[in-house]
Amino acid sequence: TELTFPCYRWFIGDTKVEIREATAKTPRQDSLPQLLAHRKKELQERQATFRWVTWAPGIPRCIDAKTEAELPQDERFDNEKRSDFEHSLHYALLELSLKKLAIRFGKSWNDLEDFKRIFWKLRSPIAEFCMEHWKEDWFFGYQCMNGSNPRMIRMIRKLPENFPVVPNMVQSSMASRTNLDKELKAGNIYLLDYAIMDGVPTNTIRGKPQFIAAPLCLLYLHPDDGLMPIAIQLEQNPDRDTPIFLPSDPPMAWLLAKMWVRHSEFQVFQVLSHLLRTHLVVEVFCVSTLRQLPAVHPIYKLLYPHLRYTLEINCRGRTQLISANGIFKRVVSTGGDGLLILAQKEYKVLTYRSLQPHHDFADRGVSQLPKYFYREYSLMLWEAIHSFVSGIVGLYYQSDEDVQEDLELQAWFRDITQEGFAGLPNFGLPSTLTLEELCTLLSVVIFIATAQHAATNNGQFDWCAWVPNTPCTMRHPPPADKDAVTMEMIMATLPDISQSCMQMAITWHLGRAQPDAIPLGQYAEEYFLEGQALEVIDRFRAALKEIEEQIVRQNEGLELQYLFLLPSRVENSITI
Ligand code: OYP
Repeated sequence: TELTFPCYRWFIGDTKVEIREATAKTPRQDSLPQLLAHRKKELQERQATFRWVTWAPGIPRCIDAKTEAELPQDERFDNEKRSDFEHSLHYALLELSLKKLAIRFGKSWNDLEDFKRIFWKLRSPIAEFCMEHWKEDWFFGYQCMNGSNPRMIRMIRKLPENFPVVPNMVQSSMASRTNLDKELKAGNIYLLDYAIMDGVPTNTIRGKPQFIAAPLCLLYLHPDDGLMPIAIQLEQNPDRDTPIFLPSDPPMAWLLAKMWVRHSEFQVFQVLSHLLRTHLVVEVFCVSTLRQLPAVHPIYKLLYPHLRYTLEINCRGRTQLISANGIFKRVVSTGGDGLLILAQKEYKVLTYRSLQPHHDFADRGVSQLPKYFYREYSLMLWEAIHSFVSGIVGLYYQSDEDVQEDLELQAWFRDITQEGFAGLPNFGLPSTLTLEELCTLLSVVIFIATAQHAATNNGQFDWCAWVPNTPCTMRHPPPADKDAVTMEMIMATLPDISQSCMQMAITWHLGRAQPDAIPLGQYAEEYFLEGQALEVIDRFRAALKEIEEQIVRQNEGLELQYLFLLPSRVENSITI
């Protein structure tokens, strides 16, 4: 049975008094002076406990806590979650350090096959599929749509000026009786552009410089073969030293060019799509909700289950992952200043619009791209979430005035725009909230904390465990001469044994199913008691069940299944 959630608490002497059975009320619906006074006092205490801090300039502000130990008990992992979190990583690291030793004392690290030697025990079906197929061009194209970072690919109608591909270069990749110009007009040409990586400072690891490129990759939607990479340039400024790599090049050169694209992909995926656009964005809503909405507020009741554990995991991330001596500094090419500069660049151009799936797909021109399961399933989840949110909000607000006159909600919104996302003039949140805008905003929060995080987080072991497919660092500069690429050069460029082991351990640790996961739409505590709200929740669950069945059906018999957005596998909040 579900526990009801305490809405009012106070102390008489040392005795805690709690009222659990309280229907949700906006401040305008609460009329008893004692209860109104309680709301005020609760918020004063919360604002003293949960304070904004600027951890670094130019990224979203966050909770003022040096480590997770400073968080109040209610926001901490429970024992089971904490011990699992700490043990699983140690298990993975121990497992891998044994392999590392075995390899160090055995043969050297000189062939791609050697990556197989750190690839036992920690495995998944997709990771194994990846190990078998990662060199194939269709698989590269597939990952742009249904890998861990499905938001980079965009359709283009003309080539970027700094990417001088001419039609005859790619003619042999085209279907018969067509050419690049025709296919550009037809909307069958796509681009991955990692311009944001240009100029990001590189890490130095144990005295050795690491390297970064800023690639452009052209893709073609082939009528028979699907989305295929057809040309790669590893730098933004074309000149003699940056050849355009083609599938017809010597196989090692084409393979290394693709690896360089995938290395940029690792950085953009982890730092921007995952850390910035899910973890850090959602933290803003955690802090503003805890500071500005009392527990009896309907919007608190709606959001709180989607904010569980996010403060703690983010504190852990700031102290152990992206800190001065954290895991990024130790093994990733953007470790040190790089990752922050990268995140700051993205934050400057981050828009509210890009966080809304319909707009995101339309703006990237990918609405017609076939087999883009991420798009199909995330739109299904968006619709379900949006109608759930509208149903709940509609029970407490009937008009724009109702929204504007809720001073707690207005303070919450101000905290978001002026504190959390301070200094972001082009973010594009509306300046005042209408009822409709409120529903959109709440849907965005829940969508990111659930579906979007699942889509980015849950596949990271699958796509990154086979290190050559998504390398976390590169130890040599990009190749300038297509004919000079050798296996020796590839192995000297890819992560070394210890970097590779760390990449496997961390992505396994974060990507595996969480033991105490609460799936989307399920609640460990009962927040709403009103019959009408419970009906809305039931309808949401029914919609999710239908989506579940539809996704299962669509994936039947597929060799590579896309199940990251299966509602039963999407967590209700960012907990890892
Ligand atoms: C927190 O004990 C988190 O060392 C991960 O952070 C890992 C630790 C702590 C280390 C625990 C320990 C989660 C929040 C976040 C996030 C999003 C970015 C994840 C990037 C993962 C990069 C993997 C790097 C592989 C080399």
